[in-house]
Amino acid sequence: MDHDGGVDDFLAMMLLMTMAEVEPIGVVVTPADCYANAAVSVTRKILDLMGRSNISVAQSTVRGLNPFPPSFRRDCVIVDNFPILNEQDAIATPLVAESGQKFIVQALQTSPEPVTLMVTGPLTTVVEAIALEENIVTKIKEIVWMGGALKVSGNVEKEFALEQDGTAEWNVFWDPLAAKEIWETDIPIILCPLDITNTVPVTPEFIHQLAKQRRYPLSDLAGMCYALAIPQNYYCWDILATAYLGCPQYYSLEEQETDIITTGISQGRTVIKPGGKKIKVMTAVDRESFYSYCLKQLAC
Ligand SMILES: [Ca+2]
Repeated sequence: MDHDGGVDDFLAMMLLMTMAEVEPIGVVVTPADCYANAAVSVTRKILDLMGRSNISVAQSTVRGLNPFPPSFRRDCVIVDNFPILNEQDAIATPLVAESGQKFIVQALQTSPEPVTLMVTGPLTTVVEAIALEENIVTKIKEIVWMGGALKVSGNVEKEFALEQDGTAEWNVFWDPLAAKEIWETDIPIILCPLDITNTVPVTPEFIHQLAKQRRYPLSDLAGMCYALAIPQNYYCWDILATAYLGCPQYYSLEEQETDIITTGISQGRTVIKPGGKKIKVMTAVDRESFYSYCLKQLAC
């Protein structure tokens, strides 16, 4: 998993780590929707809480073109100080010495089989890993990516980017060139764009159900994360993308030909374009089953 340290990323990682179907081989933190040190610290503490301190965490050192606003990025600093993550005297989950991009190279090279990359932040770290060792492309089975907005508006608002026309989604906008580079490879993409995440808001009912099971540490932590994030009009972005690994049967996928716009006022826009890269796009989800799945998985 390669996440970028937002509240939603932490929740997505928690969900991923509950999946019996998945064998995680490491977590990379890309410094986009976060401050890197705090996001890495939270990541390691959550893995400790889940008894998964055997999972390596690596800190990516890439930089994006269009930074996330500090008001988004500070969330990880708050989460890092949640009491539930600070009961122990020291963190057990290791932080590897290598950068996140080098860690991806090593993890793919040593894996006997091609690996699915679950990416809930920008694609920059994956691009930098490929730049270090081009032949790892053959070890990437697919990238499941929360990113893009195809037939709906983006989520980069004018107050954060004056020269953007409102069509871009943040994970693309942070580094449109990285997305474009991945689009120019043969790596299979399964995209979870805003078109589908717009259908799964974090509802008062979902919060209520989570609260009712807060005797479980993960539900308690998730509830606190949502309490922090909910003023931002919150949706299940990264979680919806990640849940696909555990319950693909709830999703409808369509093949679409797409491209990434890298310059001008639409930079960071993902477009449907005949002749563009063929990707699979998540177009619909069984909402009730999805919410129930999340609640069930977080009951531990
Ligand atoms: Ca994210």
